[in-house]
Amino acid sequence: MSSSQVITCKGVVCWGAEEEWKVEEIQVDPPKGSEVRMKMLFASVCHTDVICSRGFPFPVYPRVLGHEGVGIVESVGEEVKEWKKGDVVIPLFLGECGECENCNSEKTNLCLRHPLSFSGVLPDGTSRMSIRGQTLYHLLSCSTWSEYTVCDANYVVKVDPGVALPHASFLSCGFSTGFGAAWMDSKVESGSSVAVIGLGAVGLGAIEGARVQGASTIIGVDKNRMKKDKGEAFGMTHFINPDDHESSDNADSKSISQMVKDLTGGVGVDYCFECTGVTDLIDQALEATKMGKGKAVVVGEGLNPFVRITFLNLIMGRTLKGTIFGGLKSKTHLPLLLHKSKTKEIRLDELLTHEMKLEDVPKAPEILKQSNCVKILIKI
Ligand code: CXF
Ligand code: ZN
Repeated sequence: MSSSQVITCKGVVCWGAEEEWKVEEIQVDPPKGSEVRMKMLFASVCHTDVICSRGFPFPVYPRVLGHEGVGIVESVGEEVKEWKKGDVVIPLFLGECGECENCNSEKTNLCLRHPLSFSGVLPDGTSRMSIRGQTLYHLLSCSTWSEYTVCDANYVVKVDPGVALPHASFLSCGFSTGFGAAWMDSKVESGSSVAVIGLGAVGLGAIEGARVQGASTIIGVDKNRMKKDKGEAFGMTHFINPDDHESSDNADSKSISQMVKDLTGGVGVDYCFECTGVTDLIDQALEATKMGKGKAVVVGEGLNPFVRITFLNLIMGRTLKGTIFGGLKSKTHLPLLLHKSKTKEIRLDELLTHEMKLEDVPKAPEILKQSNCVKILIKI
C-alpha cells in the first residue's frame, strides 16, 4: 500500500553538539518509490547515538536520532515488492544487495550498492523528515527515535513472529556488533583465548559470540565492578577491573595488556576486542594479543579521530582490524541472530536494565552514566 499523507508525530531531535536532545512534533513524509515508512514499536539506545549527536564523524544538524529499533510497515513506495503494510521489520544502517564485489566476498559486510552513510539523507539524497518546514536529517539512513520513520527498502530486515520485539531492537546494532565481531568477523576458533575491553552491550555481545564459538578463556575488562556479574552471565571466565590494580601514587600501576598477559601465562590472548571507542586502548588491545599471531579488533568508536599505535606491537606479527556491525551481512546474518534469540541460543534478557517512553529519551545520556545501565529500551 502506498500513502501520500504526511504524518505529524513525535521524534527526538538533536539541534547541535552542545544541545540537549528535544522531543519535538515533526513531519514524516510518505515513502518515495523504493522506500518504506514504519510505525516504530520499540527502539533502544546505543553509545553511537550519543557520539553522533556530539558530531561523530561529521556534524549534521538538526537530525532525528536513534538507529536501533523495530517497527511495523505503515506504507511502502510503489516500487517496493518485498514489504507490505503490517510486516514487522528492523530498519538498518547497512544494506546487502547480494551482488556487488563486497557482498560476494566473505571478508566484508560493507555492501557497495547500499552502503553505510553518514550524510543524514536517504539514498536518493534527500530527507523524509522536517520540522516547522525545516529539513531534519536522518541518523545512519534510519532515525528510529520517532513514532514514524522512513528507510530505503534495501535497508530493512524482516522479524519473524516469535522473536521478542525488545530483543529485535537490541539485535539491530550494539549487541550484534559485538557478537558478530567474534562470530563472523573473526570467526574465533574453539579453544581460543579472548579478551574484551569494555562490557557495555557491544562487549557483552563479543563475550557471547566468543562463548558460542567455543573460546576457552574469555577475559572481560571494565572499570565498573558491576559488569563482573553481567559478563559472567554471558560466559566471561575472568574479570579485570583496571582500577583494582592501580597504586595510589600511580608508580607501579599495571597496563591492561600486562593484566591480560598475567592471566594467560605471559603470552596474551588470541583475540582482543576493543569495545569502548577510547582510542588509547586500541594499542593496549594490540599489545594484549599474542606475538606473531594475535589479532586486535576495533569494535567501538569514539570522538577522537586518530589512533596511536606502538610500532613494535604491530610489527611483531600482530594484526589490527576494524569492523562495522561485527562483519554481519544484514540480510544473510541478522535473520540467523534473530533466530538464535528465538531459540535462546543467545540470551538477551540480561541486557535490559532501563525502560522509558519516547518523551523521556532526553534523559538517556544521564542514565547511561549510571553504573547499572546496560541497555535502555524505548517503548514508542
Ligand atoms: C556504528 C559505528 C559507527 C558507524 C556506524 C555504525 N555502529 C554502532 O553503533
Ligand atoms: Zn549502534
